[in-house]
Amino acid sequence: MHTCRICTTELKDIIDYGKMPIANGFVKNSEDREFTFNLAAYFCPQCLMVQIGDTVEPEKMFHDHYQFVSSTSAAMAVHFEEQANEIIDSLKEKSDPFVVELGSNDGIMLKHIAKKGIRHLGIEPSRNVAEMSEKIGVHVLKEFFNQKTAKNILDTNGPADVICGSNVTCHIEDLNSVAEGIKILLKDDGVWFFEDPYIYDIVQKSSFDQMYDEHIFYFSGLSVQNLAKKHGMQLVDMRHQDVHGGSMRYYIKKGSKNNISASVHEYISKEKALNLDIQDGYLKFRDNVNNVCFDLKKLLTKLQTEGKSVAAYGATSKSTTLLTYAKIGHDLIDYISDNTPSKIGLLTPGTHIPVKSHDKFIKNPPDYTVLLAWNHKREILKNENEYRKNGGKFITFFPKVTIE
Ligand code: DWN
Repeated sequence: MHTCRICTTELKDIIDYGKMPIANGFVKNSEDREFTFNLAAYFCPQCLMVQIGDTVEPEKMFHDHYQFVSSTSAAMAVHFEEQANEIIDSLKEKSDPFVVELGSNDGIMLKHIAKKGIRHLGIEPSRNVAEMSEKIGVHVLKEFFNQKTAKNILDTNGPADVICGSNVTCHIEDLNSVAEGIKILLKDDGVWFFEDPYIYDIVQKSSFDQMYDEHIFYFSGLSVQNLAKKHGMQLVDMRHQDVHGGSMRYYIKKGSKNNISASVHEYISKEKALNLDIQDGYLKFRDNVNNVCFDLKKLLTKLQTEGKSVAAYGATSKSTTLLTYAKIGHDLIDYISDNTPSKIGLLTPGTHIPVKSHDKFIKNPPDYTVLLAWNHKREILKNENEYRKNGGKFITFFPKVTIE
């Protein structure tokens, strides 16, 4: 039995994916011993938070050789420059403002804040990516964020006007401690905002590969509203982001008398219409996930029988869930093209598909390419226009398996 990390209520089942390796646990050799854990998603009937059951110790996932580097996508670089500009605009009237970003990775967002000479601090426990950001002028604390860290930052720097985090809040198991830490560090009129994959998009698209060890929570307006209230704060705004397959940016303020934007009511109504406030809303999702896996494996097996060459694009963390759950390995996918230097030459966790450089993809294009980095589809299809013009085909799979 699992209980909710936010409110301790007994959780209800959504889907059990079985044994999974660490999503970013790329290995050198197929004989390497791999850590596995049971990946399953649950719903809390009380505070409505979707979350996984068993989790992996953070030190096993975020360390000095963390494999995900934010700046591998040009589109994400633009997205984070826009986010930085939004923050800079919001601080115009403040004297000597202070911005804190949780999970600042390689400094993709904070470098713009740093360039403006605004006081800032990134909190990034993965040393390798934190050091990349230091090289471009970003101040970083290489630690995990919690109440203790919040007190230390407050003592050294004073309170923060903005505390933010993109694709990181859903990674932190003790979210109650994070919320309390935010309350310690945030000015009374400050804003805490975070963005993460939106459960509404995940359910609508059946994009179950968003579920893996690093992603412990899958937020909705419904659940974030309850989380904020529990900690004496309020969800005041929600802004949908067209990144990572559909993300939501949640804005939270201290107190209970803030103006609430109309978008909060609108998104919450949409969530209720999709039954995201009851377990039933997630049961059809489970069937859809199984259909996608069945259809994708069937298509790849057919292509193999026909003698077609098949590779994949983007050795994403997400694809560990897809490939493992659908049992798609090196027998069906020859290699995965990826532009992250440190991933090249390694094998995917569990399924052991070799990760190769983009050069190989260009020099020796496969007949079919499974678009594992489907969340970067617009950018990748634009960059790979030649491949498609020359007859190459991409396979996408959410909400259903499609050749395009
Ligand atoms: O929250 C998280 C998200 C934001 O990033 C983390 N938990 C970890 C990571 O998840 P991911 O690995 O699933 O993220 P991406 O951004 O979908 O990964 C894209 C992969 O594809 C990277 O390895 C880079 C690669 N890529 C490429 O080879 N060519 C990406 C693009 C855009 C390209 O053109």
